[in-house]
Amino acid sequence: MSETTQSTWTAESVAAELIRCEDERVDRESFSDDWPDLDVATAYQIQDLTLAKRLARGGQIVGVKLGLTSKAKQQTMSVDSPIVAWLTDGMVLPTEGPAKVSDFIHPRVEPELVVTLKADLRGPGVTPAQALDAVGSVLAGVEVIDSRYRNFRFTHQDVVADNASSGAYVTGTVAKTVPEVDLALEAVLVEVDGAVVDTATGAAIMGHPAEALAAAANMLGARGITMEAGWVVLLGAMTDAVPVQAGTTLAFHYTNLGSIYLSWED
Ligand code: OOG
Ligand code: MG
Repeated sequence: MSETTQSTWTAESVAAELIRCEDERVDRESFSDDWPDLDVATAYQIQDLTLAKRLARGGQIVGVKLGLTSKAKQQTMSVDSPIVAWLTDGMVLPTEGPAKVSDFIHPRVEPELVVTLKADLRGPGVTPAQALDAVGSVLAGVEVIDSRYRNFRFTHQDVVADNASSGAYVTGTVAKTVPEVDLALEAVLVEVDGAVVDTATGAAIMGHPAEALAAAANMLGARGITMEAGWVVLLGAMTDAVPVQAGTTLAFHYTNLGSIYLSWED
């Protein structure tokens, strides 16, 4: 008999458990302890199964998000490679009124640069310049991340399976084109209750946000998936995420892309 304990988890049961945690707003231990052999390819299969469950409930794909594209995020989360995950229409944060802490498990909020695509992008082999050619508009964005894992403690495989801690997102109202904004130089100030707690420029995202867009096209291309015209793409947080509670007011001020405000209540 081998001493390795065989995991009783399957891709399907992990996907079902992640969606249950999201629905019931409960966290759980990560899977990698129970399933040490869980590999990245299987983790993406799990992610795709969670997408299938969202689509079966009537959700629609609106695009993708990148995760862990900045050093700040990689160091804090102890995962050093970028990942890609699905965005569906149910993840759009209502802009009327404050966000509700009770809609999430343990929300954290982070500033993003966002693009929409005007042309399909299919990897592998997409360069940052080719990626930029497919961009329709550039927007500010704010993402609410909400890991299904206790204390946001996870491995690369765990967080891939968990759709990169997807929660909700909102985009700003100022839309620019690529020639109008220097994406690497576009800065953000993160304010919590009126005090600046962090700042970064777009260069925090893999040296240039176009690198992240190309990486998304190439990671998806390796799985046979084309990024489609019309998709929204969150390029990954420029700074660490801010944990929020009822009463917190956040403001994200961008150099050229406007400001996004988000208040929180119970
Ligand atoms: C993983 C999701 C990371 C980003 O923008 O880097 C992410 C996490 O930090 O829980 O969305
Ligand atoms: Mg993010």
